[in-house]
Amino acid sequence: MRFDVVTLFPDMFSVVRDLGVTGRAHGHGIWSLRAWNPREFTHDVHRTVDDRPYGGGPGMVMMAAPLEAAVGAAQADRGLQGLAAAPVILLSPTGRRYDQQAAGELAAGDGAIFICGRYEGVDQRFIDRCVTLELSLGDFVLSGGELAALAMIDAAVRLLPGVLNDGDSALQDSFNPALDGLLDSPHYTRPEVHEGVQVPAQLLSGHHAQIARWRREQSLELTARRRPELIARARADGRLTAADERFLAALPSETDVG
Ligand code: 9WO
Repeated sequence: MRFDVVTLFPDMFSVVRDLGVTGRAHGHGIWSLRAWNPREFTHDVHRTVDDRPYGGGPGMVMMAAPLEAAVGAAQADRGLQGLAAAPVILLSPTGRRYDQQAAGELAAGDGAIFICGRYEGVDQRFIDRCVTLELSLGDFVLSGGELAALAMIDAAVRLLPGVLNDGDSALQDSFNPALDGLLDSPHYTRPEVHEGVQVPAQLLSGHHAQIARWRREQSLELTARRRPELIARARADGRLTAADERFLAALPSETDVG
């Protein structure tokens, strides 16, 4: 898996490259990352990458030519490595929403070229000519696309085979509510009492089936309260058991007092 990022701030990507599980996987050669600074693809003495918007308005717009040259260099370098042309992904709040399924799709390919805009935006002619798809993390505006690209790379890389250790990889098992379309159940570790607050007795019981049932019910209750649409989807997909349905039916509705 190889990611390329076109960014005015290549140093930001040391976070995924050097730290944590993604850093360890990078060290093991499971994935690679190369940053391309559009400033290196300018020809004027000031190395200009932005200019004022036609039609007026505040701020500056990233020029098409340095971005296009950076993407061309990234694609050519991928070609030298024997890789096919990669999708070119622009991080933008107007893009398609990135979710766990999209992370899985990204992890199943052989990488992508992420375009990280800065200033007020990117010249539309670059988008029309070079960008394959636009992806968003949600309805908020960042100072640049880099933090969104970092989040997307992190979510995809941790799905690659060999990235998570044996302990972590249980999280990917379909029986675990974390990735079964329900919200995760709460976690506890030592000590058994923290500031007078006990770990739930079910987790100390040592009965595997009882612990699994408790976690499932915690997931169901949390999901029903915070993200009821996920319960509806799980039901439609046949992912709720008869025991799940009995538990949900017995839950007091949020409007009940007491
Ligand atoms: C900003 C913007 C704001 C309102 C409507 C559309 C918009 N598009 C962009 C945009 O593409 N901006 C560029 C990238 C340049 C300025 C910083 N950029 C950015 C990307 N801000 N926020 C994001 C982003 C990306 C993914 N998920 C959430 C936000």
